[in-house]
Amino acid sequence: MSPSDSQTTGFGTRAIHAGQNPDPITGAVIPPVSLSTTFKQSAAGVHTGYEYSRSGNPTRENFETAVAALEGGKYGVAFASGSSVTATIINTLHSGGHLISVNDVYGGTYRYFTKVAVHNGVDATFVNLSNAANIKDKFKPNTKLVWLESPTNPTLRIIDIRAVAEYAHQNGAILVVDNTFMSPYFQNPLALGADIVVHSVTKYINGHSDVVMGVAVTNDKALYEKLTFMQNSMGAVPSAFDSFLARRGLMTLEIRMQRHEQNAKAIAEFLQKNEHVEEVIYPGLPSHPEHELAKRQQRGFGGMISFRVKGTLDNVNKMLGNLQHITLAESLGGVESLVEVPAVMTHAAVSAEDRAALGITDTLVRFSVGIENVEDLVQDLQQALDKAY
Ligand code: P1T
Repeated sequence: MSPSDSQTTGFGTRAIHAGQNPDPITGAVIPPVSLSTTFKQSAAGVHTGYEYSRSGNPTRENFETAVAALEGGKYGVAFASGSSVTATIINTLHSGGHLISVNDVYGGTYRYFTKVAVHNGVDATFVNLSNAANIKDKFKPNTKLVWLESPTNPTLRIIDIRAVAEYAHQNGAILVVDNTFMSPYFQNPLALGADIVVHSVTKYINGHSDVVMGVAVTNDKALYEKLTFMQNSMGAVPSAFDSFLARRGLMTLEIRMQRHEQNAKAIAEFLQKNEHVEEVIYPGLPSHPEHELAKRQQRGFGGMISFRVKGTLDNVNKMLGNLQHITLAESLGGVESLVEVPAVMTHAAVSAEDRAALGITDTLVRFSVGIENVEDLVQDLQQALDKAY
């Protein structure tokens, strides 16, 4: 598929064909996994474009091309995990730099900003961006970067990406958007003004809970060059085999996301009516505070739901202990349904005080709705909730 096709073809077509060129020697429709760590040169310094697998690998490049085509970006850069994308981007800031982050971010991102970046001289300010204007007076002369997730993890607040991009650019900062929860199928932050979009590929993009990997996409050549320089210098690259699996996962992203969303909508409606549930947070529900913004900014509402049950952590644990098809585990975005309790699992790195301010209570449950038959998921929740009280 030529690069120009990536502007005109549909999402599903790009997900299958972008970067996926049949092998020129054998004609293999699925190109073989390129496992070699090094590439033969015809004379010293004369090579095919590949020298050493950390700096460039054909299987990784296939994946990077495909994700870039799905995000509407020119350049994709893959990493060994979502967390190493964060680390690599923050390492492009020099000591003395300042970043602004949405206050409700993945616990590991919060941990990196507060416990690692700070030792390298990079300071972070956390802001509630539910009202984008809250960022206005947070910029400092050394603010280089604004970081946000939308929907946020785990309270699923929707941030006005276009408005935050404008504030960032007016103040000479770039905007990085973590698009993990939406996947490129439901949202393209670059089209809303973001300078870099990042994903934990571990989640929807790979989609089968068997790869840890990350990716960044940009349209800016200078940022791309910085990222590839850091990718090679820091060396947090994915293996060829993981790149192959993630590229394979991408081929079904469209139909998986459609089913994730269909199931999530039905489950959000079921939970809303359940007597043991206090609150259901799903951007697709008209009761969600940013439902209208989500409708404008996204092409759908995704497969993530958070809900607050009545009672205490004891009730939550009883419910979780009785689930039969839905698994208690961290992570999200796989074909199987997963639930977790952010306060004691993914967001344990956030202080108790900050968790309370964000509404990450012990009774908040995050549900990554899988693509099983929805009747089974509803029945499983129903019986587990009944047994918990
Ligand atoms: O796990 P890793 O591939 O390193 O990705 C980190 C990451 C980045 N951004 C978001 C929005 C994420 O949710 C994550 C990882 N999150 C989980 C493991 C979780 O259960 O929320």
